[in-house]
Amino acid sequence: MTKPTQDSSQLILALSKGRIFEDTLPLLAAAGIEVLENPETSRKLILATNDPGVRVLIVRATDVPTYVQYGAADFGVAGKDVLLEHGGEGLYQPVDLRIACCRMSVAVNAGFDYETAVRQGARLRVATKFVETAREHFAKKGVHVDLIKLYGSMELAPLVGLSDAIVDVVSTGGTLRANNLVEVEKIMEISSRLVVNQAALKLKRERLQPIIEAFDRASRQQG
Ligand code: PRT
Ligand code: MG
Repeated sequence: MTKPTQDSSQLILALSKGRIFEDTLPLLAAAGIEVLENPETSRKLILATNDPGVRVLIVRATDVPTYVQYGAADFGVAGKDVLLEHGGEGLYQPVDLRIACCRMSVAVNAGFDYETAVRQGARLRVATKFVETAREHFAKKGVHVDLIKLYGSMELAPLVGLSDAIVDVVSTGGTLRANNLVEVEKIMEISSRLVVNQAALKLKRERLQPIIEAFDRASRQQG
């Protein structure tokens, strides 16, 4: 199940476009690796680097743990939010890279009295992409919830009456404000982790270890 990519001299790194790709570039530079194409302008899904032994796969953020778990990529970068939903099975998580930082929060319509609803034991409808994290959070609080799974634009759900609350990641809070939503509870801090296929860690240790160490050093410096 966790077979690493075939050629033991080749490393494949799984990244998502956008903030994770951008924030990983300086860490790669610290390991002497430069990506030769820009995923925002290139349509290629496999990008070359200045090191013929390292290639980068561009996948959806939520798919990074899956590619690494099954060994289609040897290592990758994924948010803690994504890893908690995935479960982290078959993945070694050696380094908190301290990039793409945000928080997982509960938000509601500005007019909704969340505290009172919770105190009175109301059953809440909660829309989220993060059903596992939301389920665990509300179970710990002893709040009954009906979870509605969405795949994006969670902010819309309370505005149109789909849900009473959302659980989503927030960074500046600008999106919540623009939609007249307020953050009523912080569930946890989120950052991105390096994830490594467990078999690759053993079979390709010689190639992987220096990169893991360079990422670790560079992330401590910028953190
Ligand atoms: O976008 P796509 O559907 O392809 O996937 P994704 O949203 O999972 O990927 P991406 O690249 O947007 O996010 C990758 C990782 O970045 C996430 O898994 C988080 O760990 C992390 N991260 C950090 C964020 C944010 N900050 C963030 N702000 N992920 C998403 N957002 C969203 C937020 O939900 C809100 O809707 O960006 C919007 C703007 O946020 P504000 O608060 O700055 O307005
Ligand atoms: Mg996104």
